[in-house]
Amino acid sequence: KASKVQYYNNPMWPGEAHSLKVEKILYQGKSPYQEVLVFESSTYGKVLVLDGIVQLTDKDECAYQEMITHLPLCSISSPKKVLVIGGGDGGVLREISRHSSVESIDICEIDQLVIDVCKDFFPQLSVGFEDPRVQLHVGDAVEFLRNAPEGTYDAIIVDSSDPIGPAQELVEKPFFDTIARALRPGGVLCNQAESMWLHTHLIQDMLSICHETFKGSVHYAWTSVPTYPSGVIGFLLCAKEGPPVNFLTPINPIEKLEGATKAGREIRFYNSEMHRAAFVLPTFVKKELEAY
Ligand code: AAT
Repeated sequence: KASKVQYYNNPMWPGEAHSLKVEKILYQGKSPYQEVLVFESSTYGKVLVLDGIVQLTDKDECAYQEMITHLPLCSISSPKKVLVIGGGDGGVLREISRHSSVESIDICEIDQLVIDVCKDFFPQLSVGFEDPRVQLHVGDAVEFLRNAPEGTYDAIIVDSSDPIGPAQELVEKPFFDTIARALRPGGVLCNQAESMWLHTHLIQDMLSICHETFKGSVHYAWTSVPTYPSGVIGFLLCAKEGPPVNFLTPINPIEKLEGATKAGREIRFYNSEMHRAAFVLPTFVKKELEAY
C-alpha cells in the first residue's frame, strides 16, 4: 500500500534528507494519527520513525531524553509534580524517575500504538512506564491541558513531534497559555524547539509567544542529536512568574542527586557542564533571536 510519507521532501527541511542504512524492518503499522515504523539500522541500533521522521535511535536517544528532562528538573529545587506531553516511548519518564523528589508524573500521549510498539522494541526506554509514580493519559495534549487543574505542576516537559500532523497545535499561543495556567508560580516548561539551522522563524515565533506568556524567564538551549535533521535540536526553557528561576546554572545538580545514576542505568550525556554549555549560542543565533 502506498505510503503518504514523502521521505525526501519534508516541508520542515525541504531539499535535504539524512539517511541510515536499513538492516531489517522490524515493524510497520498505521494508527489513526500517523505511520509507525521501526527498523534495525547498521550504525545507530533500532530506529523509531513516525510519518517518515526519525524520533529516536538506540545510539543517540540519551542526548535528547536526558537534556529535555534534566535541563528543567535540575533548574528548580525539589521538583514534585511533573507532566510530560508526548513522549510515548517512555524515555523522558525514565529520566524523570532519577529524581527522587518527584511524587507524581502525568504523561499525555496521543497515540497508544507508539506506546505499545516501544514496549516491544525499545524496552530500555519504555521501562520509564514501570515507575509507580507514573499516571498515563492517552489523548490529545490540547484537550488534556484545557482540563488540567490550575497551578499544580512544578515542571512540564513537551516532548512532542514536529508541528505537522497531530502536534500542529502544540506550537500555538492557546496551547502555551494552558501550559502556563497548569504550572505553579515559578514552575518551568521545557519544550522541544527544533533546529537553529533550519527553523529560525518557528523558533522566533515560539520565543515571542513564550515571552508574552511566561513572565519569569525564557531561554533557548540546544544540543547535538546526530539523527535529527541538521544534527542538533533546541529546547525552550520558560519559567512562570513567581520565585525566580535561573536556568543557566543548575541549582539541583544531577551529580548530587542520590540514586540518580544507579549501576546499570548510568547517565550517558547530561552533566552540569553540558547544562551550562547548552545555553551558549552561536553568534548568528544570538542575532536572530535577540529581538524576540
Ligand atoms: N522521545 C521521542 C521523541 C519524540 S516523540 C513525540 C511524541 O509526541 C509521539 O509519540 C507523538 O505521538 C506525540 N504527540 C504528537 N502530537 C501529540 C498531541 N497532540 N498530544 C499528545 N501527544 C502527541 C519527539 C521527537 C522530536 C523530533 C524532532 N524532529
